[in-house]
Amino acid sequence: MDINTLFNHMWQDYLHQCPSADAIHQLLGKGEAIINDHVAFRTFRAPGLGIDKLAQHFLALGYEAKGEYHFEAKKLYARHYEHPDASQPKVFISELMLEQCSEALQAIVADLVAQLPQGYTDDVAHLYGGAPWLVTQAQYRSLLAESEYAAWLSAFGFRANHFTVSVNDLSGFDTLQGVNDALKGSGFVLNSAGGEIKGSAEVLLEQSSTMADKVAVAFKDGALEIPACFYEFALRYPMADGALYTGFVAASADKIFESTNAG
Ligand code: OOG
Ligand code: NI
Repeated sequence: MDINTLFNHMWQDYLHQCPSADAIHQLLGKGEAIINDHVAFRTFRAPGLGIDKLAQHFLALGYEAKGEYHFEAKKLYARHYEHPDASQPKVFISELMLEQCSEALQAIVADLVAQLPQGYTDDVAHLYGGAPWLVTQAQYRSLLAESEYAAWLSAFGFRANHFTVSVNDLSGFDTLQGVNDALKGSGFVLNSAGGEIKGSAEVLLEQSSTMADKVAVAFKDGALEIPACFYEFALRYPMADGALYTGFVAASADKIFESTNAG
């Protein structure tokens, strides 16, 4: 599968989990194409499921591992990947360090992982396949009490949890504040954890995001409407050599994760 086909599949899946994305495209792109800065995936650090299993498909398409990020309170570790063709979106993949979580959480995750077909993550299509297991509402609530990340992952599985508008490439907006004002003016709710704008020119990256759209998820014992996927907006600043910064900022990412928390 080539890069464009993969990203098209991921985008189609994402539109179902973030129906607002279509209207946001119209609002910010004003009919022009929108450049995607990056997408992000979440996974469990478990055999057959860690960052490397997801990343293998991006490496095969020419991506290279770049930055590493640590989120101690959330018990997450992440890496980002870049393609030599800088016009391709970056990829951010995080994993929950299960060994640091409670026995109860680990037991629920073991129950989910036991439902996985053999070699599941070796099929590139898993990157837009969603949750390959069934979760009960009680399991979801129990995960939610300990780790919102684990709960989200149990319900939504493997798919781009957000796409990211490259604000640098928008012709109608020069600042992230301008983008945020347009979004709020149209009724979209922004993630205000750590302030609506995370980061600054000093750290070479400013980011904001919507709160995830609520979507009905089929649990083992019936459907629930819960926060699904969100849209992010990134403005990058030039480094000393004049090239735009291509990394992420852990303190900002820590708050972006919370875009899938219940409002
Ligand atoms: C990833 C959060 C981090 C960023 O741009 O800093 C991130 C996630 O929510 O899975 O996307
Ligand atoms: Ni992001």
